Amino acid sequence: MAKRTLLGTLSAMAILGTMPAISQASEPAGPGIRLCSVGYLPEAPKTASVAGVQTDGTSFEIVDADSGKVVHQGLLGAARYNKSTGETLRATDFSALSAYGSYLMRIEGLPDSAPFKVAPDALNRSLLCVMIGFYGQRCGQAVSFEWDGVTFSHDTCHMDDGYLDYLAPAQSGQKRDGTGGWHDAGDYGKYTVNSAFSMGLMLAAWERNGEALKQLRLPIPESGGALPDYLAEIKYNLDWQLKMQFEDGKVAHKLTELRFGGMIMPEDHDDPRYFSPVSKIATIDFAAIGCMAARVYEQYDPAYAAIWREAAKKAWIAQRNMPAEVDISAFSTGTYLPNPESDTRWALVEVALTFGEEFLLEWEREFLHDIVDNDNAMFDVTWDWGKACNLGLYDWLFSDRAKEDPAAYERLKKDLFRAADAIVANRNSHGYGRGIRVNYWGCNGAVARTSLNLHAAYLISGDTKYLDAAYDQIAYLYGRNPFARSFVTGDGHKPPMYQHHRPSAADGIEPPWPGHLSGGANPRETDWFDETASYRTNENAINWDAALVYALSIFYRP
Ligand code: 9MR
Ligand code: ZN
Repeated sequence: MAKRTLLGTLSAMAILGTMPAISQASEPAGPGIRLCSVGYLPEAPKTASVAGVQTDGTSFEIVDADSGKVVHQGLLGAARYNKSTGETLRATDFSALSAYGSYLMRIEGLPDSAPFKVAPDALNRSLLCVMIGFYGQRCGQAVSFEWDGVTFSHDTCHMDDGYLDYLAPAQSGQKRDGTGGWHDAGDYGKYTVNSAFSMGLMLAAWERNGEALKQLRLPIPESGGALPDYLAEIKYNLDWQLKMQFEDGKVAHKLTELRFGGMIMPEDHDDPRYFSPVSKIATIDFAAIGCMAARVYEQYDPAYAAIWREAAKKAWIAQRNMPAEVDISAFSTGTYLPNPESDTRWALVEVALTFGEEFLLEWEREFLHDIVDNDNAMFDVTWDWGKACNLGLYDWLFSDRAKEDPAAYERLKKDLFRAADAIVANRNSHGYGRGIRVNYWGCNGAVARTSLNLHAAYLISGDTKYLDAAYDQIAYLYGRNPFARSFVTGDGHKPPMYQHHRPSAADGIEPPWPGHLSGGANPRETDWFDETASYRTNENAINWDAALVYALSIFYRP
């Protein structure tokens, strides 16, 4: 599905007079030191991957960036061939360095590493950055914020969302309120499935790390209100999601234009946008996120939680009689048709946790039993919007309900550790410590998403090896990778400059909008292109950023 041709992209930019230097083809960085350029918590594992050192027994130094003094030294590890990138790499462990400060790594014959810091709050700014990124995705509202001294803004957009022609042909030409929410990615579409999946990740972060997240201050209009800022930002998108549900409880699959528009600002995008037909899968995902929202918001806004309880209940009941098929062929925008069984598992668990098992039909109770009490591999190692089951399984594991059946609880835990250990094994055998083995469109999101599994394994076992592996996934995304660059706009060393993100391409400002994880290299781990046209490797998306929010929230230290 070709989204934009390079030519189309260029002409759109030329028309707007914002033509940037278009191409910075990304290739593996060659000889050099790759590490986590946003820094390390003192207790974090600190490993650099070094390319281009032939001699065994070569030493490295850690130099204080201010004083120039050598504060730590050691030897590079043995040379190891890393198949996925075709490089020979040496691991360099400097975990012993725990004194707070700013440093760089020096190895004779190589350029100095990117500067990095060691501090307890080393990742706080990165979390702030990604959350500001969500604010920047707001639709239906003017947005303005500053990052690194640059102001990013867009005007009120998509106030005609959306027309009913494809949902209810009899009402063609009529509108219904579907304004608000987050733009999905580099495009301006709004997709129920991916929106629910993304918020599922972010509410899971809240459910595990809420005590810290409560303290995060964001530059959003709601800041300082009754809700913690983190929940206020998510509520902006939840409010839109509610508008995707109809009186009968069914939920529209998406709300987008018929085909992607040019690389223009959202306020200039005036192609008509339509509610798509309702779908069973969107209704299921809506129910799942509604149950989570009802739980999370109860403490701060019981009335809002009650709205979601009702909406989720209606959706769950409605989906029981919906056909699995949906016809969205009139649209060429994103499809987001996930594995129905996996998402049903997620939703069923959430429904059971929020409404109790008496609410379920008999076959649903049996299915629930099958999901949470099973010897088979349940937790996915690599998962994405197409397979949301993991989200439900973590929630079940951390619920009191799970412990009521100790044997089942043990079995589910065992399966969690099977998946977590597989991630750790992947990380141990990978030259840059990456926890997944596949490269596909958006795989950087899956790298970040391993943090949910690793964190759950850590919380249950107390074994810090899982936490260390989670940190390594962050390290990969911020510079310990074959490109020696950060994959997150506005943060870390040599971040992406030409993301496939319409506001970034169209606003006439050199740096891209900050806080967005680039989809990542595919189909090979060396195929990543920092080019506006490379939507396959260099777009942003809320499901990738949301996974990164979870990863960073583990290490957020207010
Ligand atoms: O993340 C999605 C990826 O898994 C698919 O392979 C790809 C092609 O269908 O679509 C990606 O999602 C895009 C969505 O369809 C539309 N908005 C931009 C998303 C990120 O590229
Ligand atoms: Zn918009």
